[in-house]
Amino acid sequence: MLQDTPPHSATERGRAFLQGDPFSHRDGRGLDCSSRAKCQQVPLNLWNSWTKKNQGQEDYRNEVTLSRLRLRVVPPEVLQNNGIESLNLDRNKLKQLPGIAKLCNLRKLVLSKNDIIDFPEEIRSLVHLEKLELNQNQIRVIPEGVFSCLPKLRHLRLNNNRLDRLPKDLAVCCSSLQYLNLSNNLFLAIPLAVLELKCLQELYLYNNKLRQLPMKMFKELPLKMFKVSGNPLREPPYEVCAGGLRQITSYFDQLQNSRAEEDRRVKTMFLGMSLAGKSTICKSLKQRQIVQMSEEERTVGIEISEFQIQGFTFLFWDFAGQLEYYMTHHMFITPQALVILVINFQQYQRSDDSFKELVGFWINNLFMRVPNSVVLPVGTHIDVCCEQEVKEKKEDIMSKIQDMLDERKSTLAHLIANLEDNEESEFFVDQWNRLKEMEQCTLTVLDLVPVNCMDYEDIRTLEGTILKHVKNEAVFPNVIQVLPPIYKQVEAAIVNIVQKNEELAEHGMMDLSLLHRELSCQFHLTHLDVELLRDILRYLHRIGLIVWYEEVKQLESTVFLCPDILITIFKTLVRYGLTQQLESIAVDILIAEHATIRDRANWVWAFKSKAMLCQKAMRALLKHQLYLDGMRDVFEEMVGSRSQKGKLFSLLEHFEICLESEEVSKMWGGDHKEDLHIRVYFSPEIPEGFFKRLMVKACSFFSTHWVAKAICLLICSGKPLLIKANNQKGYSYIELRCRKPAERAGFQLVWDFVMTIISISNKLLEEWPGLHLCVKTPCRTAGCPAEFVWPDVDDKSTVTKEEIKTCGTCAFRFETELLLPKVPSERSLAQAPAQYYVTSYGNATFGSSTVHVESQNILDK
Ligand SMILES: Nc1nc2c(ncn2[C@@H]2O[C@H](COP(=O)(O)OP(=O)(O)OP(=O)(O)O)[C@@H](O)[C@H]2O)c(=O)[nH]1
Ligand SMILES: [Mg+2]
Ligand SMILES: [Zn+2]
Repeated sequence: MLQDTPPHSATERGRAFLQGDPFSHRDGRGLDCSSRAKCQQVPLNLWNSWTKKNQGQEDYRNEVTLSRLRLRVVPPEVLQNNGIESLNLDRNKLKQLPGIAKLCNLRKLVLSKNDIIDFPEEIRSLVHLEKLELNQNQIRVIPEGVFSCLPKLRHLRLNNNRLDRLPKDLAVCCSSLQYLNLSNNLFLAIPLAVLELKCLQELYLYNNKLRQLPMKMFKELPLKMFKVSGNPLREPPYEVCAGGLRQITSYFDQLQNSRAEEDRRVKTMFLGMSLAGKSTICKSLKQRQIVQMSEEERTVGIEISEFQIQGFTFLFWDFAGQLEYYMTHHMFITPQALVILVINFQQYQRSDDSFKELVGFWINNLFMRVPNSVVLPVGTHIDVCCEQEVKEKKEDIMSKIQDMLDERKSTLAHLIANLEDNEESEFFVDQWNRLKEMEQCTLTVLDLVPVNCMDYEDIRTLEGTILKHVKNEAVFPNVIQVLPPIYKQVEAAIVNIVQKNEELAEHGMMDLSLLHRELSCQFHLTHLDVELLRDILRYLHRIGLIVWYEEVKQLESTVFLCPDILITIFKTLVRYGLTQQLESIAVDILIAEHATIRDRANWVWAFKSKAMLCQKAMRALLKHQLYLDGMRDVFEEMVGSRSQKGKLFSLLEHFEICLESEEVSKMWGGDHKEDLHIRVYFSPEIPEGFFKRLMVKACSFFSTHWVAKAICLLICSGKPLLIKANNQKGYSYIELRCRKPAERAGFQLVWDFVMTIISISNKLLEEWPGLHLCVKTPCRTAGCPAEFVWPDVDDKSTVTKEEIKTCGTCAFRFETELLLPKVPSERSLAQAPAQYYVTSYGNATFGSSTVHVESQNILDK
């Protein structure tokens, strides 16, 4: 039976540590000398055994892999073997590659994740090179005259460097180069040489500084894959590019036939606590006079409206400030917008708590979700504050925001430095890169404007300030969007339909084909092609004017011309006091739904203990509420008949809305000391909605679940896994706990389970680009504060090969599988067949301890 290694009273490691081990680190982390010694010897003794002949998919005659070995030079044994065709040196510490020219038969060279600053010019001698990977280095310039020597180059990775241009002679590879990755560099424009690459099929340009894409690229190159998000694009606008290659091509087709029009549009999101004055500002700006809002008029969900001034179109998204709506916010807070953060000065106190509640909370959420946004803080209710007070509160808020920005910067710098200092930094390159990318992002916080919303002069001043900022190109590089005229014509026609059509005004839903017919009746649009209409609808969906979930099967033919309806529907389910709502469903509604009072009691029980609502219960609940709200007519369409799920269910699934119960079952039975126990740390904090979405996704893999506010219990093959969120300032983590398996064979299941949850978190992370996650396992010695940081988890490698891990602080030794996703080696004798699961979320392969979870909705296909 497996046990934690008993403490060694005076192992050499322990003594060395106590006496001040010269290798131990300033932060108290120790170092396992044995593993270090082992690593340094590896390349010299063992590289031969890693030389594979006639292996691998690509069939290289002689293939050498020397990854993660901290090499500072290429071993001479390697350079002497000029028969090598494929050399992989990724994750080392190489700066230069003297002598590489000798390997003149190389066809594939991988130098990813090293410390290369100067482009290794000897590469020009490798004339047979087909694949070259130099990603994740620090290269600034590639000299002329290298690529012209590489006429066979098919595949070139240069992402995550500091390039802003490419040498002209790259064009020499025009009849060979098929794959080019330039993401995460500093390109301001597409290099001309790229336009000559007549065989280019895949081009990646994420996170550069591009403003414009040349039409020629889409007309002349045989591109099959093209990625460009994270650029301040105006032509075509980001919302068009998000539609993928097909939509970009269609956009340029339209532009060719007609003169481009410049559109100045700003999505403006009003955020802040309830009763701050968001709606008052919104309405007063629009109606050009003070609009008094009564307390009963508190915003429900989101209200969307349009405001035009001086050639700019503002799309106002007025969010409800009440807590129960926060969990839907992440769906609607989108990048490239102006955020107006409204703070009630009457309510604001100059204390940390007040700041956190009224300002800090929002700033943090913006940081995580849309880290490049522009935020304009507005202080309201100043008519009930004295002048001095307004001045002090403004200064206080601005300086506390500045502190937050500084703190974030220094946290990032600290995390980066920690990884760089790590003795095994080559295992952390991906984490390092993500942090570096996050370092590039900054929230722009403009100077706070104090306003008395009861005085139109102040609203005018605010209007002037907003206009001044949106006209500033440095702040809003992509306010201007270049669009073919047809885009504007369709938009105007849709606005027209909404205004004219009495029936529509109720719920604003329209069938796609009906919409097409109605539009075709309009002047200018008689020849509107359905495909083009779909492209334009996609664009209008992305800018937030309409809602069209074409990727949801049930909804692909429904266009929501007034997006507010969705919010109204959501609010019937996403709300406080759902239990009371269930309990109060009227008997006649129950009867109409073929349910009994006893069923209602069962629904309440299932909901309280398991956070589950059956479809019947949901129907009754919605009927109850929609009838109360006088929206009978929407019911059938949204909820469907008793035999067929309506649109609502598809929406709930799509948005991963999770209902929360009020009690957690006692199933777990308390934490045990020997539990396997992992923490996923969040910096700056766990975003609103993250935990719930994690639950929803996790529950699609593991069916039985008990969910409460920040805790959830999953069961897989009878074994429980506890997930608990802790969101303290500066100490936010999600904890995963499983019982320690009784037998060695049991580790497979447990680690697969944990890895699934971690993969899902990583997948979700993509939606919060300003959020950092770090996985750690606390040391198993009681009282020892040390934690083992997980290295990068990628598809190809298991987390570690080591059998034993030594704690740098208490010096105790543990079998690796107690700490990291490693399965004891006996397993290879009787390897369990991998299981493959397909769920509503995606696919997961279990059984190898490297779980790969993939989302099923990939828009850009
Ligand atoms: N005296 C004074 N009252 C204000 C001011 N701004 C807003 N109010 C009042 O505060 C109340 C709430 O304003 P709203 O604009 O509805 O607040 P909100 O931020 O939209 O609130 P939610 O919709 O619940 O998120 C209304 O009664 C407004 O008249 C102000 O500057 N001075
Ligand atoms: Mg409001
Ligand atoms: Zn320890």
